[in-house]
Amino acid sequence: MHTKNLKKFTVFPDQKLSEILKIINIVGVAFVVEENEKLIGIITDGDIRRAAIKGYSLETEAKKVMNHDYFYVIEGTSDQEILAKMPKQVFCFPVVDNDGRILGYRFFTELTKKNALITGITGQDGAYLAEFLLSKGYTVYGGYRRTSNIDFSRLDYLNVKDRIQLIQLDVTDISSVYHALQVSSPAEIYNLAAQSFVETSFNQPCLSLNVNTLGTTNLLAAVKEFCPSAKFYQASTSELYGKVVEIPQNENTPFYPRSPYAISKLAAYWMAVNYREAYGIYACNGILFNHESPIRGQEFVTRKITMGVAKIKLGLADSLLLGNLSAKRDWGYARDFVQSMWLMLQQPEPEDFVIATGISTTVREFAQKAFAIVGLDYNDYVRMDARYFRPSEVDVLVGDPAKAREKLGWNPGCTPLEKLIEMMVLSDLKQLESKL
Ligand code: NAP
Ligand code: G4F
Repeated sequence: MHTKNLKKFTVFPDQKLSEILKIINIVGVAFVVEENEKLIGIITDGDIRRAAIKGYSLETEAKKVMNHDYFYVIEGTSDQEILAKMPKQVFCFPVVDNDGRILGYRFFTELTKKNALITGITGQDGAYLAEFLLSKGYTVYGGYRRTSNIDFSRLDYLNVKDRIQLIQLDVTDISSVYHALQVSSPAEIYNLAAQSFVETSFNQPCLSLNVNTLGTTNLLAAVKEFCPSAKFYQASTSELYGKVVEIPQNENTPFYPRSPYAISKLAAYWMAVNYREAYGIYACNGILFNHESPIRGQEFVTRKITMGVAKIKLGLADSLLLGNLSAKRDWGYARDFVQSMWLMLQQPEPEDFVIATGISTTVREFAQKAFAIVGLDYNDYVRMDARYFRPSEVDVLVGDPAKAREKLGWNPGCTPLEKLIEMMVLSDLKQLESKL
């Protein structure tokens, strides 16, 4: 909410129209308040023009022309509720506390045309979230980092690359974080940037901490300084539960991280909570369980399997080497999951949410289903390879999405796993066939 310079826009009932006109010139509206700052009306430049037509002089007081039937909102009302309640498009409207004292004002344009900044735009979730936010009318800024081979293929796949504003942003470089916030002036920030592969985190623990923990801290510290009213989404993870202490896992389940990745994300989780509690930043943790898609990175087990199936089916490979087939994951569809990120930031108060399907499946079953789609038996092709076992494993993850269902209205059953696997196998077949 904008509270800056609020005093400039408040007037008293006995104030002269000539004085009010000077104030109205700035935002086109003035809020009429009593001595105790209680809001009693508003005046727009249109009201003054109408007053002039009626023959009132500019010496007339505010109380003669003020609009008693004005639109205002109580602090904490969500944007969705405001849009639903608003009788017609109101250019600028006041925000009051429960006693009717004016706290600030907001613009209609803030509700309908918002800027969102997504870090990690080139990743799976970055692309789907960009697609979703564009469909909601956002101006989307996407942070990408310089590499020797910058890959925008996911943005191209979803046909969003030319519809977003790309900004160079490495979350480990604080100056690029400042720059990105300044350029994008975001109402909402989605921090998806991460070294997100658990296996790599065992080999590159410092890098994982640097990007995932310090990167998140850089962003939060910059938000506090430069855009404290922006809403912040932190991509937290079911990996926090690690060696799980209860099944299923919900928002109150204790954490037990089992990899440098999970440890880095746990610190980032608490950093978001701390900025919320210490500085009032609107920061939410989305504790997302595994979510996949045809544009999932090929190092992750689901895409490795569906790509392996497609290669074997087309005669391009004769086996698929995997690690722990007994691990269980709660797999959902990334396109469904990114919607929950947005829903979290539309709530009146920032909170943390588990996002999951509630159904857990082994890697073996996933492979079985994927091979069956092309009429093959996974037993004939899958080989275990010790190289893909992890130093410490997360054996079973299954989330309880009850809170997200109740508070966000998010539907965990959107895309069944069988449908998702089919989508991924067919997409990989198509992709390979086009290169043959
Ligand atoms: P992803 O495909 O691996 O994407 C990660 C993104 O982060 C990429 O765009 C990557 O850029 C970027 N990145 C890496 N280091 C960076 C840095 N130093 N500065 C700026 N950007 C950097 O991951 P995802 O599956 O989309 O996941 C998105 C987020 O959700 C991640 O934070 C992940 O840890 C978390 N998460 C994912 C899942 C899941 O199942 N997918 C579940 C829970 C949480 P490059 O393209 O240049 O590498
Ligand atoms: O697909 P994975 O590499 O995903 P993992 O480790 O669950 O992490 C993913 O989900 C997390 C959310 O829970 C995210 F936070 C994280 O960023 C990432 O997106 O491995 C899934 C399971 C593991 O138990 C692994 O040991 O599959 C097992 N697995 C068996 N064979 C394999 C393989 N994993 C990979 N990557 N490759 C294999 O050959």
